[in-house]
Amino acid sequence: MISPHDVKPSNENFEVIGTFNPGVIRSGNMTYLLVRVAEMPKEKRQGQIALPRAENGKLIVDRQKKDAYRVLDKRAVISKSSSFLRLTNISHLRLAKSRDGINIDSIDKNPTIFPEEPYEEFGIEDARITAIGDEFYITYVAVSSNGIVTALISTKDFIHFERHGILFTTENKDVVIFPEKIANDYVALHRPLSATPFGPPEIWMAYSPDLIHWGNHHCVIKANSFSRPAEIKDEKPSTSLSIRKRITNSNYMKIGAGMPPIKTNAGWLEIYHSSSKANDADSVGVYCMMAALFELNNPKKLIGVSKKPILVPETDYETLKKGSIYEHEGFLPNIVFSTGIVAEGNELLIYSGAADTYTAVTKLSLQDVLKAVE
Ligand code: MAN
Repeated sequence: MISPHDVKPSNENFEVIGTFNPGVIRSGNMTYLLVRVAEMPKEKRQGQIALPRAENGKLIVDRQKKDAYRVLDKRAVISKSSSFLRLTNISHLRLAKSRDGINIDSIDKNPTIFPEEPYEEFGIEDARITAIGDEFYITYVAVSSNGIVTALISTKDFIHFERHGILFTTENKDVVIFPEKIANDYVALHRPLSATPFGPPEIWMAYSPDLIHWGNHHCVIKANSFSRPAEIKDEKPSTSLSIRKRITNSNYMKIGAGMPPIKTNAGWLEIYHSSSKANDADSVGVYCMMAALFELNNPKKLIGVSKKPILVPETDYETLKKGSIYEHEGFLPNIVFSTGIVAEGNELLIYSGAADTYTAVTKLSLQDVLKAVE
């Protein structure tokens, strides 16, 4: 649907390297996509590294000695002296509109939502949109030297936006809000990450009277329980395996909610991501999508999850297949990261980031997805 060359950079000294992970909502006869636009400083200088940040709504580039940093992956570097991370790129949100939900009719020429607050210094990322009443609520990731948090913005018209501050403090990502109150409370899924890893990152649920104050936390989807078939537990996964094999052979490293749950007769349907690494050299790993169902009236009760992924990276724009036009343009291979959904009858349109580079859409049948959940 959208590639980096479809979008103008916010500043002439930067280039757009990614247009991905869109928050999506269908309202009236229009599909609104708030796309994450990742930008990188254009000018490269010998022996230096260019690290972007935003201050008072303006982009600034910190040029540092290259050998003072170690590369974590394409997205981030680590300072050798402080051990703290910096991102190699900075993101903002850009509005795209589509009447049929598949073809883009327009994309804002300038940033729609740009980092302004100190807690957004290293960028704003990965919007998820929920409509409640006549208001659209946008949860998004804000990154700064204070860490990774999730904040809230609301709008009625995608022209005027109101910031409501931070909902979940560091580190918390993948926050999605249910589209209605359940037993008098708003409900959200969130994904805290513990600095002291007693277990893998998992999906939690929280409740709120006002969308701002969240409590009554429960861990609702465990990462380990459904991941690795016991019989291959001791096999050493290798990067030479096909993606499908890697997905079934390796531990799921991280899971997190994809998009706001949708109401079905069988329960609340949530499509969430899980990532797996073949080995330690495999820096980012493979991201695919799973499905889960929660009870309608008591959503902290998990009905089931899909045993296998319902969406894996397999198109050329997701795998960045060698020889394809995506090979050199794409940022990171083997990522499908779905962040939006539009349901109409049995048809689901799933909106995803592909390879941390593109915005893509996939049509799935609701029945097939429900069947996959055990
Ligand atoms: C991870 C990835 C990046 C993102 C940072 C900060 O490294 O998800 O895409 O920019 O976290 O959120």
